Amino acid sequence: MTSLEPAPDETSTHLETDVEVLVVGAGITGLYQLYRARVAGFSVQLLEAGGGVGGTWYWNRYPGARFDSESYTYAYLFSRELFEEWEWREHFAEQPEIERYLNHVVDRFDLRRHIRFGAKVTSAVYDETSGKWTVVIGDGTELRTQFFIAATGVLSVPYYPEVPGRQDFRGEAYHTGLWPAEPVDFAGKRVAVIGTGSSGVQVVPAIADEVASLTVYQRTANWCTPLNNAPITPEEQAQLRTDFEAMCETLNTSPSGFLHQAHDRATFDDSKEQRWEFFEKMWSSPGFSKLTSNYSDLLLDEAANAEWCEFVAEKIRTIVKDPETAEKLIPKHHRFGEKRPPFVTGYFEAFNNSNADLIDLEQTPILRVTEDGIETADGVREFDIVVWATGFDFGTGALNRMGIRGRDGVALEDHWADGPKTFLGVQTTGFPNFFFPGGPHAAAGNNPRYNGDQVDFITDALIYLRAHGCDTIEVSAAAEEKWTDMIDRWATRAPSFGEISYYFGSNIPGKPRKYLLNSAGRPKLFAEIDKVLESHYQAFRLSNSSNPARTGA
Ligand code: N01
Repeated sequence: MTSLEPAPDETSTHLETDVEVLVVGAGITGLYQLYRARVAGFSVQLLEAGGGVGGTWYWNRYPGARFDSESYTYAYLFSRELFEEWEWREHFAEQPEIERYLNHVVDRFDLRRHIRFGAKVTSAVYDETSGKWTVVIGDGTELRTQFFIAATGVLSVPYYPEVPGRQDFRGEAYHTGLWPAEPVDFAGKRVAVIGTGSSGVQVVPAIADEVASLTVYQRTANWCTPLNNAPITPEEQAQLRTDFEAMCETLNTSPSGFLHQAHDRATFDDSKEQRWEFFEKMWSSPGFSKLTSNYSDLLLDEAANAEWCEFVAEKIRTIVKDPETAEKLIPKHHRFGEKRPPFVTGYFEAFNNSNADLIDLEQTPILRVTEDGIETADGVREFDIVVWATGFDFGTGALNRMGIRGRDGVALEDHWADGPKTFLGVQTTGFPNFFFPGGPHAAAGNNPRYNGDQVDFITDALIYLRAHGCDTIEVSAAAEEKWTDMIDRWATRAPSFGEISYYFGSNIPGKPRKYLLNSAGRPKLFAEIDKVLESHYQAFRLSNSSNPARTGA
């Protein structure tokens, strides 16, 4: 049990055991799903394994954890009043503020009375006769629901690599994705950080100045660029309020769910001098704009991508004083965007501290964890604290571990043995009335926007069913196959990109190499949703479990 799991006496309230809509997960997507289902008049219950709301923003409370999408673009947009009454302090909010915001939302909309904390789902079984799901939680309690909606997220199962001796370490050890509630005291400690993905590169500068020594174990250097965070000034707060409607319009229609505008020029439309001038602008621009507002061919043309990478490499060499460390920090084997790029504040600068060291695991791999530290080919280094920033079983991790059983008792993890098969990233064939917004084949961009689209689609479908005397909805095998094939085809369309990212499950030994997001992007989701609505849900079979004659709408 981690200290983020609630004490038993906190878990005993708020449980309706027979509902129309049961949501799993009190993250941004699950809370929005709960809100929408309740407003639509369904009886609702939300189950959450942790002791509070926030989902990913509850478990990932490591030092330095913060948004890298603009706070106001990541927040809920369904209520103008909510938007106006919550003033984000920074353009990219830190985890404590995010958690406070989500708690505010839950109380503001009176959602807490529908949430049971400390309720980890251990099985969910579809009953063909009643058309309902039976869901069991950790303490053995059984719930029944018509619609089972798992908003369990794509980054919710922390991954520890199989390093010999990991359990032998006698100091403190933490995973960024399972961070304890009590603050960890880093002052004067010898600290190892393993992993240099978005989490590791946020931890490093956050603790660099207080530790006695900081040793970063890097297997793959990452294309980190500045987040360019800043406090939101009173004038900007006022402007945000004024621009609310225009902002919603942009976010609700943008291909990636960001405010950043696409650039209309390709890399080699400009001279080298113009390019470098533009790249300087990109370097100083906020967060994801380096990806979304860069030259239009950045992800499509190898030579174009190499130009930007050369610019970033020069920046790294300028920031990092030790040339050998700088070279190690420059990625050599992948292009910008081929892995999810982190956006950082002070990451490269941290290596200028005399107490900071970078271990390149390509040269000296970790051999084992010992009782006192970490052993590589160079010998053993001793530590007081080891931080595992080693990522997640992305996309399917949570859903495949929940004991989900569809028609004929088929296990979801068997149905997805070769990778996830979905339609719109919301349903899979053979699992009627089961939805998973924000799961596999979901967002490629600003998550809450895309996941919100899915929640809206699901809720509208449930309303439609109710209005047409149906209580069961199941996507057709043909629709699922077509959507999944399209995802797989689009995933490899950038000619220079390999299947090296966790987006393909490649960080987990033995996991099928299948693309886990929506590779075709949000416009494709919009287009497909329009088709479904125009055709009155033709891609699905709608029926009534107590009146089989009543099929379709
Ligand atoms: O995880 P990761 P993360 N020995 O999988 C390394 C979101 N997020 O938690 O690249 C040594 O990206 C691994 O090395 P390699 C965001 O979507 C957002 O950092 O596989 N190292 C890599 O360096 C992000 O993409 C924010 O060679 C090992 C690291 O561990 C996602 O969460 C902040 C290893 C894992 O990186 C996941 O990020 C944080 C081994 N055996 C996270 N195994 C925001 O800013 C793995 N590694 C909003």
